[in-house]
Order: sequence, then structure tokens, then C-alpha cells
Amino acid sequence: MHLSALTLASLPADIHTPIYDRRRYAPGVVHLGLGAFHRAHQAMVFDQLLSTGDTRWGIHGVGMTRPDLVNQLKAQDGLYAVRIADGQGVKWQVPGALWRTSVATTERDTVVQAIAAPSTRWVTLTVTEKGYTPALAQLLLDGLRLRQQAGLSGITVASCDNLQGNGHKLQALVKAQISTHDTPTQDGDLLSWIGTHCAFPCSMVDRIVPAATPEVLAAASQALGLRDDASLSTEGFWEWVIEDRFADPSDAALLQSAGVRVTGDVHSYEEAKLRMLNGSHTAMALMGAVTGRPFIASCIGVPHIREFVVRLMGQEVAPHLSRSDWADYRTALIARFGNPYLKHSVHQIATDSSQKIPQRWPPSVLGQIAQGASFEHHALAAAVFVRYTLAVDESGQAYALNDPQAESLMALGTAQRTEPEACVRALLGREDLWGSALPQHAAWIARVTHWHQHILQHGVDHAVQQLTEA
Ligand code: CS2
Repeated sequence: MHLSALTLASLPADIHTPIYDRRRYAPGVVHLGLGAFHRAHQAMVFDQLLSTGDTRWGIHGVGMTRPDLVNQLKAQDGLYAVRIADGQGVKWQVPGALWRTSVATTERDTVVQAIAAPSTRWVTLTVTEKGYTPALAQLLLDGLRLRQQAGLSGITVASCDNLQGNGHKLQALVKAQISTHDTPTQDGDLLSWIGTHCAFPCSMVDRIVPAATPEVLAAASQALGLRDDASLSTEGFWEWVIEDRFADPSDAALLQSAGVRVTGDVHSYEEAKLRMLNGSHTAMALMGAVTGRPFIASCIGVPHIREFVVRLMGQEVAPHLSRSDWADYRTALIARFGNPYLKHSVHQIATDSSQKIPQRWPPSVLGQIAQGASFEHHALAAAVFVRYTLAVDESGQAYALNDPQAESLMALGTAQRTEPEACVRALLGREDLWGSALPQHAAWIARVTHWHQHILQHGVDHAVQQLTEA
């Protein structure tokens, strides 16, 4: 038997389950990008708010393209179990905030209507770095225009993707879309209505939530006594820092009561998280992919990789952060990376590296350059990225490059077997990855070339050892 509204009551007593009525009210939140992360992060915050008796936080979850997860969740009435596990212990919880589900590609009108529904107060987004397209902006605009025409209230539109200034980026995308597509009068009206009534706060979200593995699904059915095809595994740690900018200002206090940090300064949290957590993640993921280590925990468990990550953060990232408690943050991160319950696949994190690297590495490298300081760790990481584009690991196992730029990266990357230097130059010349300054920087290119040669000759581990023993 599956987990569902009908079987919920049969769960063991120690599993935390929703205590509120999930059928009587319309959702107040439309979430775009219904994946693992949202279900183990914001959906659990909204679950907590619903538990207080505030019925406005039910979610209409929208899968952007693939129907499989949405179908599984539909079959389970939007219910799924989350294993929260780390050094502090293991517990299971079934959040109940997901009330409706749709797929944007096949049910676009339903999604537009959901954004325009009178009960909707928030739209949250985790559509990944590559999801910020004109099509996304148009989807939002179609919903917002209906709200404006119906004389409804404005809403909070909160981007929760790993992008610096994510709220500003989303707002700019929506504005640009209005100017390109609407007629001048409509255009001005809608633009000023959005400006006056809607809010696009920046936000930083953090919780490690790997894609579920068969092991997690098996553990779920063991713990629940029911089959759950949508279960997830995560850590105890979570953080949501959001800019104090809401369509309904009273949401600030509510979110705070559920453990969310509401602040005027999201920026310092964003930059620390993107460059320390995500920057190290990308470096380890690429190292793991090339050396054949499957999980982040297997990488951080190797002393020289651990030392590499500690130094990358302390020597090259931290000096440019406005967050002063970075040393504690780093200690916590190292422990989180080592969480043995999180089988966080390096290939999952290496997915879309071309979209992730720009936020994660170049700001620190440029900061080091400006101070005349060393950027060896980032240079080595960049060299591993070049090696990664060969799509075969050091023991000869092929892997797929899952990236919107896969074709062009592999076309450039293949040349490293015969013309390694030209290949490094070509890959480092791409402004879409490195920005406009780094491709011109001779010392940067020279150091990446150095480490790349070392890697081709002696392997990634040897290079990392040499750097960390220096
Ligand atoms: C990871 C993130 O896949 C990735 O790119 O770096 O998903 C990371 O696990 C989260 O941002 C943690 O909050």
C-alpha cells in the first residue's frame, strides 16, 4: 500500500504528520520548480505555518517539465516522507503543505490560473540557474496580468535559486519581457501595477537535499510501513534568509516565527553560501567525477581533498566575504559535507556546471587578483573542470555531461588530448563561464594550464596532494 491521505493515519506514532485540514482551503502559494529541494525546505516551513492554524500556506506545486514526479505525488495526494538524518540522529516527517500539483509544459493554463487565483499570496521559484528564461517571465506575467485585470491584490514573487541577487534578476527578467511583448498602454499599466503591488525579495536558501536513491525509498517503506515513491533524505540543518520586501508586510513576522531570517542584508549570506558551500561543492563534484568517487561524502572523506576545501574557503573565498563568521560557517560546512546519510551524487552537482561556475568561482578569483593574492585552489578546480569535459574518468569509465552547454564544452574539451594548452585557453576564454575579466588574465590562464598539465600527467589526486602539501 502507498502513502496517501487514506493511509496517513496508519503511520507509526513517532512520525510527525500534518495535523491540519488539507482539503478545505485553496493554496496560498504557487511553487514553480517542484523538485526535491523545495519539498524538503520551503514546503516544510509552510507545513510549520499551517500547523499553527494559519491556512494560507498550502502549496500548488508546479513541475516545470517532467510529469513523472508530479504523477507520483498526485497518486500519494501530495504526501511524501522526509528522512532528516545527521550526527544528531534520524527522524522521519511527512509534511502536508503540498495540496495541488501541475506540470507547466502540459498544463500551462492551470498554472496561470493558479497564479491569478484570489487565494494566492506568494509565488516561490526553484527553477535552477538555467530556468530564468523569457518563457518563465511570460508565465508569471500572464498570471499577474489576470490579477491586475481582476482587481486582486499583488503577490510576493520569491526566487530561491542559487543566483546572486536572485530577486533582482527575476524582476528584471519580468520587466524586460513586458517591454518586448506588450502593447505600449498595457505595458505601462502592468509594469506600474507590478511595481506598486508585487514584491520580488532576494533570498538565500540552504539545505542539502540529494535526489532520492533506491536506498532512501527502501528506508522509507521500512520506516513508514507503506510504499512512498516520492520520499527524500535531507540533513537537520536548514536556512532561509529572505529580504524584508513583501507584498503583505505582515508575512515578515510570520516567517520569522517559523525560523526564517528576514533581513535587509541578504547579500552577505548569499555570497558566502554561493562561494563557500556551492563553490566547494562544484570543485568536489568535478574531482569526484574525474576520480570515480561517487558522493560528496566520499570526496570530503579523503584527507587531501578535505584540506583542499578547507584552504579554498579560508584562503581564497573568505577574504572577500562580508559575512564575518565565516570560520564557524566553514566548520559547519565540512561536517555537513561528510554527512554519511546524504548520498549526494557528484554527477548530480556537476550537472549544469556551465551555469553554476559563474556564481561560484570567478568572484573569489577576481578578489584574490585585486589583492595580489594566490588563486591556486581555484586554478586547480578550473583545471579539473577542463579535465571533466573529456567525459571519461581516470579509470576509463565514461560519464554523461549533463549541461545545456554539453555539446560546445565537449567539442572544446576533446582537444585536450592532442592540444592541451589550446584547449585550456579556449575553455577559459568563454565569458559565459568566467565573465569578461578572467579570460584576459594571463597569470590565471597560466596557472590553470599548469594544473591541467599536472592532472593529465599524474592525475587529480596527485595535483591536489601537491598543492595541499605546499
Ligand atoms: C548543489 C546545491 O547541486 C548543486 O549545485 O551545490 O544544490 C546545494 O546542495 C544546495 O544549494 C545546498 O543548499
